[in-house]
Amino acid sequence: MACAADDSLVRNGDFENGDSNWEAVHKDKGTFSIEENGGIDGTQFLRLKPSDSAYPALYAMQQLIKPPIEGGKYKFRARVRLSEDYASRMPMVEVNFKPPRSDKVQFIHVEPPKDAEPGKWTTLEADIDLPEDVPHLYVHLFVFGAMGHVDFDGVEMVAAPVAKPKK
Ligand SMILES: [Ca+2]
Repeated sequence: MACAADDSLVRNGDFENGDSNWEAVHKDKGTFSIEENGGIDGTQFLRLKPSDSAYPALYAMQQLIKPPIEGGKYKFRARVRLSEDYASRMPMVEVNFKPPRSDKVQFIHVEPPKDAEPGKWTTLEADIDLPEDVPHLYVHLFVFGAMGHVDFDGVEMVAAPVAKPKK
């Protein structure tokens, strides 16, 4: 079932190596922890707990992916779980990159459906058409908090199988 970790551009997207490769941003707006049991991809997962003091705070973990990055079609996927008491704007996972010879950063983001059930893992997916030679790529995991927390696991970006062109 699980894709080989080596196939993913995202490193340690399953958090089995703790917070390696990840970095908290907007550090004054929340805290993170690596939880030991109950992940959906392996056992460990990331928990982001936004600060309750600065609604609507934006708190995030990010990963910078450096070249060489092969262009092509990718499937970006993340598993997200809201706590029962999470009350805020939906969390969001995002990939962004700046194509070579362009000043315009491209953002691809996806969030859980409005009816996502708290306490259950939801799989988020996006198709990404990555140009060749992007100088770098960022993956962001955002929460916009007031209360509660959000869990993340199984963050990956793998080359999509080559499909026949649609007519
Ligand atoms: Ca995991």
